[in-house]
Amino acid sequence: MIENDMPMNWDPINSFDLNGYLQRQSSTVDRALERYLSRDPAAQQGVFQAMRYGVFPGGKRIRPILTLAAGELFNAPVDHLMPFACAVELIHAYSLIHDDLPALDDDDLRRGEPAAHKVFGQGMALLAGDGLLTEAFHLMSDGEATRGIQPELVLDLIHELAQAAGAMGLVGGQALDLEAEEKGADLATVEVIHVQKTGALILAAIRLGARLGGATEADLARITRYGRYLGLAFQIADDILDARGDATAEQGESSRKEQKKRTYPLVVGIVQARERLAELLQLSLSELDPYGARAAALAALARHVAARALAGHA
Ligand code: GRG
Repeated sequence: MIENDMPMNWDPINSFDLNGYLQRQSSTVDRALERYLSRDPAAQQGVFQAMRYGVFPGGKRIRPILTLAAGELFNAPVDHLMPFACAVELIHAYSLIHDDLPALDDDDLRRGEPAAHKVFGQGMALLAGDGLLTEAFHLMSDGEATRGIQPELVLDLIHELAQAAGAMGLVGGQALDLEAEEKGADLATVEVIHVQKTGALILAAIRLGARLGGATEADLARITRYGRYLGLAFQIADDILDARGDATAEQGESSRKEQKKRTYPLVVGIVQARERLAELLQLSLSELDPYGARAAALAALARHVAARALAGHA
């Protein structure tokens, strides 16, 4: 549609077709994951089967879609974004396989299907997680996959994602979460756990996209604040849905350790948790104001993350 044909009250941000966007982007991500994971025809047996089970059929692909959306805001080419978007998703898939193991959350189901350790056994599930984590770094350091990107930038992005996935981020947050099951945790500690366990990977997904688009320091600072708010909002939304039973209803999950988890609604109550979520959503959206309609996808994704937890009963 050209500008002159648009109705006077057309609002590009609120008219954004998120469902269509999610469908298109997740199909593109799925195709790329399929391509990357079948590069070596010999690598389809044994542990690769368990790795594929953790990746396909996938979940919502929110993290790689955030990489693509942040990259598109700064005009990054899709073929530059895709190996990094997929690496983030491979790390996410590994974290879910490991998290479901009896030693951690002890979940029998993931996305409504038997968890990887239920199908392949604990040893193979452990190795599948290790394989996916390693594959993420194999992919990002593959000269063919990252052709056309400045080598210094590639190295820097690998470094950033390693930090987000490791003991300063995902792994560290999961360790704090484990400790909190025994020791308990106040609100500040719960926020730190959420920021590391869930927020760090989401923030890295977004920043990697923006950096591949050559975002300026000022833009990157803005996008980083957007990503921080959104990462925390993502986990609080999940906590609220869990507390209401919605998340388990959708995903079919039932964790034996869930009752011991220190969640946001458990510490401050569901009303205050919803207030904090609404505040984080507004904060994240306000960071996108200067970009107007060009950030419609990032704005719609933030609203989408919070929508179900903010809707309905308290
Ligand atoms: C095992 C090192 C290690 C870390 C695990 C992220 C994590 C730490 C565990 C996952 C368990 C969990 C409930 C984390 C909270 C974040 C979250 C809501 C994950 C689910 O993300 P979605 O909804 O999943 O994007 P899909 O299924 O769509 O991919």
